[in-house]
Amino acid sequence: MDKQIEEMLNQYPAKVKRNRKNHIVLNDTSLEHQQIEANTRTIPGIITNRGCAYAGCKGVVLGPLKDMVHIVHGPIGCSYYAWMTRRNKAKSEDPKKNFLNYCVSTDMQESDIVFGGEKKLARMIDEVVEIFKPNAITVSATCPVGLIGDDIQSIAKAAEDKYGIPIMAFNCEGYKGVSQSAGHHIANNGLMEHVIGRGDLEEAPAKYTINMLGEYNIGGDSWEIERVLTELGYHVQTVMTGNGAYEDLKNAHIAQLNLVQCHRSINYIADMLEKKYGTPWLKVNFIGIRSTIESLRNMAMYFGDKELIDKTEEVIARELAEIEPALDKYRKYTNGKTAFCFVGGSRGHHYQILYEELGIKTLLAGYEFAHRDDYEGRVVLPDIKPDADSKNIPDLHVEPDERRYRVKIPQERMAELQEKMPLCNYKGMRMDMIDNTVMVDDLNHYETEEFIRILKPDIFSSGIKDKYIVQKMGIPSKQLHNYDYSGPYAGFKGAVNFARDITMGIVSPTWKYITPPWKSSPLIEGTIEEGRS
Ligand code: CFM
Ligand code: HCA
Repeated sequence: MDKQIEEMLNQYPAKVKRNRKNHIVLNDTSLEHQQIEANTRTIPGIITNRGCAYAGCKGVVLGPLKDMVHIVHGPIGCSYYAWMTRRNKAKSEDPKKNFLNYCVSTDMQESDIVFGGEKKLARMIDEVVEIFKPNAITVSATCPVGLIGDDIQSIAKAAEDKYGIPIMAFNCEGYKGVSQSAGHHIANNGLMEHVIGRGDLEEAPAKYTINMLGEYNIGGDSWEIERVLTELGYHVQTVMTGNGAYEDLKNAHIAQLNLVQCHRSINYIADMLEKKYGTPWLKVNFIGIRSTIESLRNMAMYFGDKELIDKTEEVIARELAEIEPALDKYRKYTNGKTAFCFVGGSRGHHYQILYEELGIKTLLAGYEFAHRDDYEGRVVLPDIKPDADSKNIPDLHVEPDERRYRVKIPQERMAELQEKMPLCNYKGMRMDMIDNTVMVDDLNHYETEEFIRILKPDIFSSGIKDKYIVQKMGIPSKQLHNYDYSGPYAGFKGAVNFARDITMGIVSPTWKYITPPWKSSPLIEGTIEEGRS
């Protein structure tokens, strides 16, 4: 495998090869530690799957908040592929307070670029308040806004004073970072500064009050998770941000525990909540049955209540009995197969566990925009050197809240629990990967094609940008971003949906009618010599 990777890299000009080789790791569990390069700039000209800071801020973190109107200040092109394609579902008790079906953009024109777009934005906020009467408004800037210097912060502040509802501006211009990841950070800072803690609840409304962070309700995932949590007696104060609402989020400070599903997109808020209110966070994973069970057990152990622990076991046993027959049926088709699992910043890890439960071995996994800690675990945090790009988004300074900070569990018990569960910790993707499998950061289209040729997986899972290229190679492809209009895939019942969909992909006769290119014609061979074209 080493040799094949080397040959693949040899096709690159020397400078590109030097760069890319640090983003590819052949897993070797006999080594205590293997380093990967991540969260650095993509080489210009390479076809990456990455998106921009605006996508991470508005599209990912802010967008799912349903009772707020999210204004995009920028040309309409920035909104075309952002209108519901992520499939973050939402239901609202008050149908007038769910604005997710709308795509609200200032539709900047050339004249706005030349003369400035501030007045247009102010007018748009007036219109939004008049038409929708939302609980709050966000304004997200796309690239040209920063380039021409529109002062969206002042416009938002003036509108907030005028209307008396929170109106927040996010300078998440696409170029603010090397990927979506910068946008997550910007959104986390803004929500912490302007929303969380703004509510007036002082006490947790239930015995086990939690927030679920980094869960976006794609295809209804968080509804399936909440179904079980609610039965167990947990009160979910807010989900950040799937099916989330300003009205719930503003009281997030009252939770006794924060669950972190997607570490990448929300670790900033998790850390800040710990500092400001003393609320610990627990890394959970509700994708895959084993991980769901482990997460539920850890939660029960954290609260340490016998009744909750017993009830957790009871529900686990009942759910398992319900899904096992269906899973066994699908396992007949999936067992022994192999997968490719490349997603954004957390699913590359989470889905490997679900694949494994179906008897599918993940040969390659990776992330578009994760940081080293998502691969190697948070132990490497002190070693990550900030660079010019990461310094672009400063950490928000938070202090313990004098009135609301509460020690949730004594230090000694905290240390004891940390031995047993990922409390305020994440061990990263590498710990769940086996020898001779590949971990790739910011995989590009050339490498995708090459790795497909080398590994010949039975199932490919990634996103819309590479789905069809791979299907044309005769390999079924499952989008793990929007779930190809299916889902939920989380929790117990979600695992059955996933098993069904993967089985459908595998057993479909379609693939027999496609001849992959390496079977009919030789692939391009030779090397590129620098200085010659
Ligand atoms: Fe977290 Fe996500 Fe993901 Fe992500 Fe995304 Fe997404 Fe994703 Mo697409 S927040 S990192 S920025 S789990 S939108 S719901 S599927 S790339 S792996
Ligand atoms: C984004 C959103 C995205 C894109 C998915 C894809 C999503 O990164 O802006 O490329 O298929 O999940 O919708 O990650």
